[in-house]
Amino acid sequence: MKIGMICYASVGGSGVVATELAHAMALRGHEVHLISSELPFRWRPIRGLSFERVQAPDYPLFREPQYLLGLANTLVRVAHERGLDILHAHYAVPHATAAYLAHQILAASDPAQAPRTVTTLHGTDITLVGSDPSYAGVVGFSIEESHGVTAVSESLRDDTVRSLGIKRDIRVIANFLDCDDFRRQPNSSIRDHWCAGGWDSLVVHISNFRPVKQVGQVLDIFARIRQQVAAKLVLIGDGPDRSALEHRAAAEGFGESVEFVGEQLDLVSWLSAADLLLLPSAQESFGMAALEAMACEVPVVASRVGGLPELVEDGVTGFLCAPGDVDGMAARSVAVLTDEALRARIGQAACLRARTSFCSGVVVPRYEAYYEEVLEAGRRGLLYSG
Ligand code: GMT
Repeated sequence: MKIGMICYASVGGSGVVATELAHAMALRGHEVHLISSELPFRWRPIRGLSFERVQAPDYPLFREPQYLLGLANTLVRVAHERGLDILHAHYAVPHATAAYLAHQILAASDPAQAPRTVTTLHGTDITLVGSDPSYAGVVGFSIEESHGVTAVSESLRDDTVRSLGIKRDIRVIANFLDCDDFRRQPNSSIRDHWCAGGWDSLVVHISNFRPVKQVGQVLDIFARIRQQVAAKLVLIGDGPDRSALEHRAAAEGFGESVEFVGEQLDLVSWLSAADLLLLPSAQESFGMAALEAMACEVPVVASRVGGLPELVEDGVTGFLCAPGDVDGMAARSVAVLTDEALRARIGQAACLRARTSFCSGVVVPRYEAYYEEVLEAGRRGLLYSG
């Protein structure tokens, strides 16, 4: 198959999943063109995978960004030049709309040659942005008109039906990771470096520091943890809330027990040195950071929201508390950090869960089969209409 994979390049779960899927599809022998405004941060070159930059020139006439037009135009060009079979839009806003436009433009001259469109819903494209009344009509239409639609969790599929009134079938295909890469590889240099101040435990948080991640609650939980455990907190990632939180951590006297280390490429080394991951998000349609931690045997303490219960079984493969329950999350964290047997049991069960259901070898064939289904439905449609 020839596939155009459309995603945001900025650090975020949808870009990670799209890049990993593009990579995995190329490894399986498909021709894949990753289409984005910049090289996505998880990009690695591989045979069969190419990068196409979205051309959206900056004219002084416009004060408004013209990303949708530039993207649709790029999709038409790439689909035409490469003879794409599938345009796969990751994150509905505005990628599903751009794919719809590109399909319409290409089908106007040759319906048989126009690629079929697939949209993968990731989370905030529905729960925060897409269902906002200023976007909902166009987003809902673009989802209904996609030839195939997937959601990364059952919870997100239900949210999409509820908030946008979507009637069409939405296939749930969970997120995945490369289980050969994401496995615990004990890293004494990172651990020794970060625990050098006499800390017994290493707690981590990984996110893009947006309000929905509630990173302030990570500090609230950690303040309670450190009353009982000599723990260090490392916050990995970057985003709009980071600088205010750094000021807050300094003002509240966390001192060297809390460090912000920004974006990190080598998450496996960090996770391999960690004892616990905190994820107190207000909403999380899937929770890639939780899956990455689980694959590295790191117990997760998270909020019971969105798709997290589909990933984390409370008390078995991690712990879930009501969103905002910082006392509950702190109590579970202290239990994990002070009871080595519990930590090992949860970490191993989490790893088994990740390896059984969320490795690329399990999930990627489901996308491949779905592409085939969508292409077959298109062939049948052309046959009947012709
Ligand atoms: O909202 C974000 O944190 C970014 C967003 C994205 O698309 O990059 O993340 C969403 O998609 C991820 C990949 O499918 C999921 O793992 C995240 O749970 C989801 N975020 C939220 O629902 C808040």
